[in-house]
Amino acid sequence: MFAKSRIECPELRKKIMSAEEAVSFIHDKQTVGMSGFTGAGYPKSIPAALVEKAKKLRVSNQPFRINLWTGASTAPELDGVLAAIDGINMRLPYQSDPVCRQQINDGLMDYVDIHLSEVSQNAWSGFLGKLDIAVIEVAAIHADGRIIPSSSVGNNKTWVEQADMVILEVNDQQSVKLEGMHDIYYGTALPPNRKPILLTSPSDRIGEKYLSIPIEKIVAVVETSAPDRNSAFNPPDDVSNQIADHILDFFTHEIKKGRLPKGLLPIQSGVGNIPNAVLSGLENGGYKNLTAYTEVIQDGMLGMLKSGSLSVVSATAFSLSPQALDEFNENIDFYRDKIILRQQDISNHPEIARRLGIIAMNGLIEADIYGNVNSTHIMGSRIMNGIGGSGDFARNGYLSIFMTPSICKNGSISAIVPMVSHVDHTEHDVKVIVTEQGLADLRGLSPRQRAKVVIEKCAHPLFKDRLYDYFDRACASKRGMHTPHILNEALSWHHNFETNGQM
Ligand code: 0RQ
Repeated sequence: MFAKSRIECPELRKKIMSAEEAVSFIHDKQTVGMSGFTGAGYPKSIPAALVEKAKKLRVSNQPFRINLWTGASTAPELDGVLAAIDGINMRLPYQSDPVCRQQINDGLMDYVDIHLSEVSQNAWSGFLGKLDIAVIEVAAIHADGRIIPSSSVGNNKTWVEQADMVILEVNDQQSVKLEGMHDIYYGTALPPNRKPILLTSPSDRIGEKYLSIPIEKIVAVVETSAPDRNSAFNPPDDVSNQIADHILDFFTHEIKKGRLPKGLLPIQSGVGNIPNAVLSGLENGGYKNLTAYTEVIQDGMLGMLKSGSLSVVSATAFSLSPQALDEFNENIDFYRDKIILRQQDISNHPEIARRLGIIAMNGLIEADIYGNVNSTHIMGSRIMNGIGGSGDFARNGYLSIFMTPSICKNGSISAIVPMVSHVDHTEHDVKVIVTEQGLADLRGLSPRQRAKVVIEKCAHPLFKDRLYDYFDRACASKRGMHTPHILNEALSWHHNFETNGQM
């Protein structure tokens, strides 16, 4: 009964099999492109079946490790379980799984951290090598083979086009009412054949509702029944609320100055407690009919759509807590015309980010006094997650705002340092830095002017005097007055932490 309702295509019904059977198509050393963007739309049964396959092979000393490409981070049931058996040779383009992270930082897994908008171009251009097989979760398949994507689009279009073979997982826990919410754009090309992408507002639809896959490429269809997995957010704490308040005051100021329209510009928001606090601040701040052109639809955005503070959200995936997912599924008819899910090369496209004038709001690990931002590395060498889409939006948006608590680990680490230990977003891309202490607007400032503003507005009192001292001595050294540094001291704060546990 179940299979009939979700897989209506007679030819594909003939290919229904178990996950254990389907993994016979996946071999050691192959490159597998899987669906999944945050904990949404990732395959629910093939990764576990791959783990079992690997374990069996290893009993007879046969190796089994794959290269794993996805949309972004996924869930413990995907890269987490594969990493736990040392089953991933190379991973891209973004991850946030603790086991995966450990493997990467232990040097056991290669990790290629790529701007999310650029993954498909890299795959199409052949820079990443050959993609052997795609494993894609979908919501349903129509009789004529049209495929309703599930809760994320990510790189699925590219994976199914590039791979030799495709395995589909049809998950009956994905609402069939997702039908019509996707917008799969078939107009991309490699240079010199590119055409302008005619998307001028977040609500524009420029593509198809369905994912096209040549039927002969599909070698297996597996039925699954498991929910997406995203963890619930903690309610915003005082620090998150203070950061949100600074950003909201800044928006009010910019509107007064005539540098932002009353309805702001399309917002992009990273995931987490601080972005959620900003979203609820916007909702409570009387804003109406805002728009979002972002990567993921998080809990706060559903509430904003309901209250009318947001009129439309364009993204590539949902990233909803279990409660928000239930609410979404119950009220999906209300959300239908307010949400558009696109592939990630369009949701994060530089041309569109620049045209729409996106307000990009993302987290950071550390920023230096001159405005360079590290969002990916702990103490210069250990990866946290990856750059994700933050660079796509920060470089190309209208305003790039980076936010963080000013200290972490009980005050042993300052988020504002003399020199960042790794750079993801350069001083040229970072417009605003915000901590609970205040907001530094760096636009139009020279490096030395920026340093004063960053220290004054953003640094924690525990570290402020030492930052001023470093800056003053760097200036006094007269080595170079454009971006004054004391080279043998610039990274000493990190060195102190590594050796004494205190910056
Ligand atoms: O560690 O978990 O052990 O306590 O880093 O820090 O403060 O909880 O912040 O979860 O918002 O993550 C930049 C990583 C911030 C994230 C980053 C430690 C800290 C804690 C996490 P614990 P917080 P968040 C759209 C946009 C890149 C991708 C991106 C990120 C842990 O925002 O991955 O923007 N950004 N994508 O204690 C040592 C420091 C530290 C530090 C924090 N200076 N030194 N440890 N931590 N600062 C989404 C997508 O692209 C899908």
